[in-house]
Amino acid sequence: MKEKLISQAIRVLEDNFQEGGFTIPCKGLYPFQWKWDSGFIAIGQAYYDASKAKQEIATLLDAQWDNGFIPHIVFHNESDTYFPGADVHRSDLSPVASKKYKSTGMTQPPVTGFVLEEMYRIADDKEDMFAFIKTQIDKVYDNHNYFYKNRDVNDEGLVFIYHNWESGTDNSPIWDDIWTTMNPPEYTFERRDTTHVDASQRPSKREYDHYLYIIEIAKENNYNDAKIAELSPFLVIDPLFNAMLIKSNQALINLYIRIGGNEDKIAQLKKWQAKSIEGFNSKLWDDKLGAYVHYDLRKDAPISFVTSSSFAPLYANIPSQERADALVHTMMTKFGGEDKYLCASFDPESDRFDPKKYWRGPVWINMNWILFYGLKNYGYTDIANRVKEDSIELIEKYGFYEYFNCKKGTENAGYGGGDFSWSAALLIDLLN
Ligand code: 9YW
Repeated sequence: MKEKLISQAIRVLEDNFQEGGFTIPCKGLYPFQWKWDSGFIAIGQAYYDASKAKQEIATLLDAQWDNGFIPHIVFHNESDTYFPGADVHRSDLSPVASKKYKSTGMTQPPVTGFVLEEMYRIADDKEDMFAFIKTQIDKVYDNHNYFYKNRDVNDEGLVFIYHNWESGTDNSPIWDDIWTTMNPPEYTFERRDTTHVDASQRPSKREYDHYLYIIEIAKENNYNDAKIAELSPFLVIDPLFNAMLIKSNQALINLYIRIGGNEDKIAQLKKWQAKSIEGFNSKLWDDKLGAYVHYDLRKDAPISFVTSSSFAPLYANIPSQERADALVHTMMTKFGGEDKYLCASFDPESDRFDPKKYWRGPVWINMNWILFYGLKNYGYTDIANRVKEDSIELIEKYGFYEYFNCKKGTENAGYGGGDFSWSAALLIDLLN
């Protein structure tokens, strides 16, 4: 069973690999290179083809902007199966954008630091992988420097996202109350996602109006971060995004120590790290919910809902053991019933929960992967193994889907894109 699943997963990744040296998340639906997808994909590739894993990261980092920013989509190739494409995002409006590649002007969770460390852990030829890491690591450091310099508006070690697409959890109910503060025009455009996937599993047209409206504001300001911080109606501290940054800070520290020298960078990373962990624990912990939550910088108020992002801090060793115990208790009470697969992306007890609709409830394999390692960090081996077994069972039963219904016994519980790259890549890691 294990060997068969691994070879199927490799086939998915190989089929989605492109000539330019990168892997698309899903044929038709997502035909370009996505930032955090590439990170997860490289972890899977490292098991069977280290040179592909290296290319995946090198092609992503090759699109870095002059200020250290790494975009969420790199348009290495042409395709008309996705909206909004390069002509909408117009990265050329920014004076610091890559001159080599068109891209978006927004980013995604900063996973690349810990991905480099994972690639080193997995590689058979450690010397070769280490040589590669040495050629790339400063780009990732510059990316962290970009975040702390431009996105930590309150100087509290926590960086903002200005668009829901930056969170990676696009249509989460977390954003619903932000949409009610905006009144974007009714844009005319041709959606492409709903030609690939049933519309009931995707965001609404009105949600897309909001998504496009924020991009228009960023474009009017040439993707200038200070202007965006001032003007974007969407400005949020996201616990998943910041946990990924903190995990990656630690990975960079570990790798630089292994490389030797680099004392200034190590000292700077340690400073960022201490401040971020402290800021995270004081600003994002909601005692009543027993969970980490998002924070709306526009309203200057927490967004009090529990999502799978609430548990991501376990992966970055952010909570104390006591707080981790409270967090896992919340997770098991709300998300962990025997009738459910772990881990729904949104609180199943909430009336905003929808088990079929994208980030409003379904289980995602990348989040499960983060939780598996996070739970292990705090000694929750049994629950970690349940997350792992649930992930394997979902894929075995339904296929390499983008997301899944958490309710056990559902017919055709795999939703969104099929033969989805990160589901395949991370399954390879979970099975090893
Ligand atoms: C979109 C590629 C991306 C992921 C995101 C996910 C989805 C794209 O797909 O967004 O156009 O809706 O939400 O996390 O990186 O797999």
